Amino acid sequence: MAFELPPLPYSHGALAERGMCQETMELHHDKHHQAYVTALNGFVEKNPALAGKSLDEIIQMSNGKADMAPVFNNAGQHWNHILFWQNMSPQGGAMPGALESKITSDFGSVQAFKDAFKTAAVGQFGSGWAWLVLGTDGKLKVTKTPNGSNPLATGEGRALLGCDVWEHSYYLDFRNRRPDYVSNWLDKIANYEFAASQMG
Ligand code: MN3
Repeated sequence: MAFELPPLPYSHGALAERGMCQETMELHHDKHHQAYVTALNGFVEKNPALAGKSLDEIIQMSNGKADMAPVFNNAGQHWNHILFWQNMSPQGGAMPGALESKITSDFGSVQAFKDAFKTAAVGQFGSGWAWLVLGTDGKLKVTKTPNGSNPLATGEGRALLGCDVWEHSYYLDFRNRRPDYVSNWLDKIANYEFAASQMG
C-alpha cells in the first residue's frame, strides 16, 4: 500500500489573510510534499525490507544510517508535513486554556514560550524545523531539527507543533525574513487547539 499525500484540512487560500498565500500552499503541499511522498514510494518499491512498514517504522529503521539517508529524509519530511498541515488553521493563534496553563507552568509565560520557539526556528542553520514537544518527563520543551528529522527520530518526546523553516515555507510571503514568518506563524497561524489535543 503506497503512501499518499493527505488533503489539506482547509482550502489552499484559507491562510492567505493570515500570512500564508495560496501560491505558497499550492507549491508547498501539492509540489513539495507530493515529491517527498513520490520519492518515498519509489524507495519502498525498490527495497523489500521497507515493504509493508509503517511510516514511523521506516523513519526508525533508516534513522542514523548513512546508506538510508535519502529514505530517512523523505520519510521524515512526509511525517513532518502531515503534522504541519494540521498544525495550522484559519482560526490559528488562539490558545486554549489548558495549553496556556501548561505552557505558563513549563516556560514561565506564553511570551517566553514564543521567544524560545522563535530562537530555535531562527537559529536552525539552513533547512529544518522548530518543535513544541511534550517530553518524556511530562514537561513541554522547544527543540529544533535539521532537514527532515523530527522528534520521533530524536526520541525527545511527542511533537505537538512543528514549524517548517525550509525557505519554501516562507519565501513568497516573507522573502528572507524568517523571524517575521515565525512570529506571524505563532501569533496568527499555529493551531494550538490541535496541539492541545495531542497532549493526551
Ligand atoms: Mn516543507
